[in-house]
Amino acid sequence: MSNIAGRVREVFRGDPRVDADALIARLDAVRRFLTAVDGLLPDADLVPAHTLVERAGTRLALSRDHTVVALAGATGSGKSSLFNALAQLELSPVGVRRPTTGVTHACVWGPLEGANHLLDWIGVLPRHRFVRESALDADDETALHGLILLDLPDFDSVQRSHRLEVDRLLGLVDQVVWVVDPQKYADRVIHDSYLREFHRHREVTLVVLNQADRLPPAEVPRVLEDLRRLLDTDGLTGVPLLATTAIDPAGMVGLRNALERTVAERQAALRRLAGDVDTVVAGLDELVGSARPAGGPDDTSVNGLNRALAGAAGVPAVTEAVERAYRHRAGAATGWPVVRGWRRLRPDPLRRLHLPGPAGDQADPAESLVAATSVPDPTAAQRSALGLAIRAVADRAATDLPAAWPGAVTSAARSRLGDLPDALDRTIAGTDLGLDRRPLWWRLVGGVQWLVTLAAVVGLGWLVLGYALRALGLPALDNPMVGQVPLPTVLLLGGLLAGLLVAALTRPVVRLAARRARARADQRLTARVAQVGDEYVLTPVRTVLGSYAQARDALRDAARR
Ligand SMILES: Nc1nc2c(ncn2[C@@H]2O[C@H](COP(=O)(O)OP(=O)(O)O)[C@@H](O)[C@H]2O)c(=O)[nH]1
Ligand SMILES: [Mg+2]
Repeated sequence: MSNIAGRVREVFRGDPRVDADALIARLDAVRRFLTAVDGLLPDADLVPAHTLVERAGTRLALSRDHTVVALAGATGSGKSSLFNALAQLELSPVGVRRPTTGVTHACVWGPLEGANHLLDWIGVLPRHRFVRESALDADDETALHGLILLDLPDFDSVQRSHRLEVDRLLGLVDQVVWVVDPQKYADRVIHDSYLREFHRHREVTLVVLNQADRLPPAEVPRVLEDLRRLLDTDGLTGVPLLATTAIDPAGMVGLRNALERTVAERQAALRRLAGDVDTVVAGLDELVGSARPAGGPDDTSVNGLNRALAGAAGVPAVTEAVERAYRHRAGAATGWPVVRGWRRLRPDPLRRLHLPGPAGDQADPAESLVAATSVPDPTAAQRSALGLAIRAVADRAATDLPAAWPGAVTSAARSRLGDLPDALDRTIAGTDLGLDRRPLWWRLVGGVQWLVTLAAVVGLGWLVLGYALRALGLPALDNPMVGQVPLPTVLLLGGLLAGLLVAALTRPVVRLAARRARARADQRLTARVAQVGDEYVLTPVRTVLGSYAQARDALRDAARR
C-alpha cells in the first residue's frame, strides 16, 4: 500500500480534489435551476442539464470504488493492443477471444461486485466483460484493483452506429485515455470533434502517443512537443501526455503508473461529474446571465396598466353615472316636493348600468356574483390600449433579462388576459360607490322644503276659505296682517318663494357634492381595478421574475467549485 502511495505522490499532478458532498450540492443546485425554469425556458436548452442530473445521480449511486477508464482513438491507433497488453489477455485463461472492433469490451481488475452494476449501466454486455484474476498475479495487479478498462470502438469508424456508441460511452466513463499514433496524431477529427470538447474535463483526460517504437528514438520528443502544442490549442493545457509501445511491456510502464494513480485517488468519477457540471453551467450561463433580477414591474408601467384597465373596465362611464345619480338622488331628496315625485319616476342612472341603485334598492347579491353589469364593453381602442399596457409592463420588467426570458415574462403577463373582462366586471359590480348613505343635509333641506310648502298650502287654504266665506255672505275671517299684507298671502307667496329660493341655493351645492362623489367613486374603482391588475397581470410577472432570481442563484451555486 505504501508502495502505491509513493507512486501516487510521484506522479500527482496537483489537480484539486473534488469533495463528494460539494459535488452533490452542485448537482442539487442544477436540479433547483431546472425546477425554477420549468415551463419557462425552451426544453431543448435544458436537455444537457436534465441528462447530467440523471446520469450523475446514477453514477454516484453505483460503485465509487471503481474507476471506469476508456481507451478512445482512431482506427489502428492501438487501443485494442493497449487493452490486451494491460489486461494480459493473451496470458489469461479466459482471454482467448480477442476483442473485435465495433463492440465495447471491458476488463475488470479486482472483485466483480459493484463492477457488474456499473457495466450494466454503461451497457457492456456480460459476454464482453473480462476479469483480471488477481490470484494469478500475486500482488502485481493489486495496484489496479478497482479499474474497469474499456476498449471503445473506433471513433472514426465508417459505421455510424460505432461512432454513436463511442459518443454515448464518452458521456458515461470516468476517465478517457486518448490513444493517438505517430501518423494520425494531428488529424483534425480527433482534435476538433473530440479533444476540444473535453477541455472542461482536463482532470480526467490523458493522452498517449502509442506506437512510439515506430519513431526513431530521437524523434519521439519532437512529436510529443508538437502534440503538446496541439493539445494546448484544444484547451487541454497540462493534461498528462505519454509515449507508449503496446508491443513492449517496458513501453507500458508510464500508462500503467498513471492508471494506478487514477485508481488509488478514487477521484476520477467525481472529477468527471464536476467537469460535466462545469460544462452544463457554462451552457446555461447565457440563459441566465449576470443581470440582477428586477424586483418587479416598475411604477410607470404599472400606472399605465392601471389607466388602461380602468378604461377597459368602463370606470369613466361608471363615475359619470355616479355623478348623475348623485344629482338625481339629491334632487329627489331635496327638491321642491311638488316635483319630487315626478323626478322619482325617472330611472336612476346607476340602475341603468345594473349597479347598486339608491339605498335599500341593492342589486340582488346573486346577480353580482355573475357580474352582469351593463357597463359598456371595452372598445377596440381600449382593448388594444390594454394589450399595449400589458406588453409595456412585461417589456419593462424584462429589460435586463437575457434573451430567453422576455418571452416568458410576456406570456406570464398575458396568461390571464382571457379572465380579465369578467374579473373587472365583477370588481366594478362589487365596489361600494359611496352612494348608499343619504347625507343628513339632504334630509334637512328636504324638511325645510316640506315646511315652506306646508306654509304655502296653509296660506292657500286660508285664502280659499276666506274667499268662500265671502262669497256665501258669511262673516269674513279676521286676517292678521304682516305689515300691509295679510298673513295667508304672506304664507302662500312666502312659502312658494322660499321653496324656489331653497331649490336655487341647493342646486350649486348638489353639483359640487356630485363632483366630489364622482371623484370618490373614481378613487375607489381605480384602486379596485388596480388590485385586479395586480392579481391577473403583475403577480404572474412577479412569479416569473422570482423564478429568474431563483434560477440565477441556483446556477451560481452550481458554478461554485
Ligand atoms: N509497432 C507497434 N505496433 C502497434 C502498436 N500498437 C498497436 N500496433 C499495431 O497496430 C495495429 C492496430 O492495432 P489495434 O490495437 O487493433 O488498434 P485499434 O484499432 O486502435 O484497436 C495492429 O496491427 C497492432 O499490432 C505499437 O505500440 N507498436
Ligand atoms: Mg480495436
